[in-house]
Amino acid sequence: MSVRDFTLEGMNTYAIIALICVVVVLAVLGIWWLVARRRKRRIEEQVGQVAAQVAQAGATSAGQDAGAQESQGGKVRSGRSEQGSTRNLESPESSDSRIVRLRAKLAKSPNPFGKALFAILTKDHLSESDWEDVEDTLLRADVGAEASEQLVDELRADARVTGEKDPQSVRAMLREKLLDLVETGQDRSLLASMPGAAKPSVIIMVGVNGTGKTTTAGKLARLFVADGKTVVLGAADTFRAAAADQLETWGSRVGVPVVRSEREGADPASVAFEASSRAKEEQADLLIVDTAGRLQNKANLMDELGKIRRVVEKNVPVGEVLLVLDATTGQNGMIQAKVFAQAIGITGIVLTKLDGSAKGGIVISVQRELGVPVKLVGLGEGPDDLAPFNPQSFVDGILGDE
Ligand SMILES: Nc1nc2c(ncn2[C@@H]2O[C@H](COP(=O)(O)OP(=O)(O)OP(=O)(O)O)[C@@H](O)[C@H]2O)c(=O)[nH]1
Ligand SMILES: [Mg+2]
Repeated sequence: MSVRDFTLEGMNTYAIIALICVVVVLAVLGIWWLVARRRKRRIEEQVGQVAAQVAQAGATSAGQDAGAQESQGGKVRSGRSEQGSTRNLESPESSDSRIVRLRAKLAKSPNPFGKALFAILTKDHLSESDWEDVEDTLLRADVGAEASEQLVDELRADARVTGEKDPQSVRAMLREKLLDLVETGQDRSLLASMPGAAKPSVIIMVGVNGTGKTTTAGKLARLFVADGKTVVLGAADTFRAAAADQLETWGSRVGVPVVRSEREGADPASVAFEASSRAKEEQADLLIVDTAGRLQNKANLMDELGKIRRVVEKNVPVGEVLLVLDATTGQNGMIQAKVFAQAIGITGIVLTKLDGSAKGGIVISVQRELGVPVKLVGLGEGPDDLAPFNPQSFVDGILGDE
């Protein structure tokens, strides 16, 4: 063997060894990559399983929460609060947009009395019977005897009506005079909406059965939710279980918890107390308490409403008591309203069903009779058909479109 052969042979041996080393290294790297890939997949699967378990546990505990949260002998329970969660929740309409709708709805309502007055007052010569028609129109619209007489006297004395008349100036005059009757100079804001309001601010809804208390409590909760406030509802109408169910439905649509009793005929004051405790505990902005309108007699009513107020006040002051009045019931509703006003002392009126009534004049008479302002008006059965009462929009609405 030559020296060259030996060298070549030697080089071949080294090359083979190097090749083997490269193959071994590549094999090791390949195996390592495969193992790492499988491990990564396993970890991803485990993470997925844990996430599913967490989601399941969350749903179960939420379900348990939604179930009875027993307290005070297992009579009162709280519905789950979903406020803050956006799951299936509705977005209520803003206050400003509601006021615009209020005007449009009133203008479209059957025979707004302002329109009827305008039609008479723009006649060329007003006879005695025309003036009687003016008074009848006002009385039919529930403006009330005293306010109707005052308005007729003022109209008869106004040169814009009796002298040379231009429809625009008659309209302007009528608008001005109606506004004077509607505008009382009182603050119509809910206490809860005022700067520095108590937390929670309490609103108790009272009124005869069927006037719209529960519906208004639900709509009101939406109005506050639309303003970014947190609300607790208290179902202190224990007269029938369906009343609490009705309130719970309203609450669940906007994520507002409802404190209620499972038992028909349970003590309403105890439910109201529990609701105030929960509102305080959760530092809610609002507590709205729905009450029953059906009571055997005035003494019972006084007792029950007085007790509800007293027990809530053990926890938080009661700033607002809203009397819910059905605009279509006219003077009969007014008599009942007075009983409630005496029983609990009201701070504002909610006039419901104004959408189906040509009796908008009740705004004027109820404010005069009870001495408290109309703060809200109900304009229909839709969830956002409740608007802050605005005298200008109201008068423009009853005068109809130009
Ligand atoms: N058109 C119209 N209907 C209304 C309005 N407010 C309430 N209602 C309807 O009036 C009916 C009675 O409303 P509720 O809220 O149950 O009245 P309530 O005062 O709670 O009645 P009780 O619980 O029996 O005392 C329901 O059919 C409501 O949809 C409104 O502004 N316009
Ligand atoms: Mg009710």
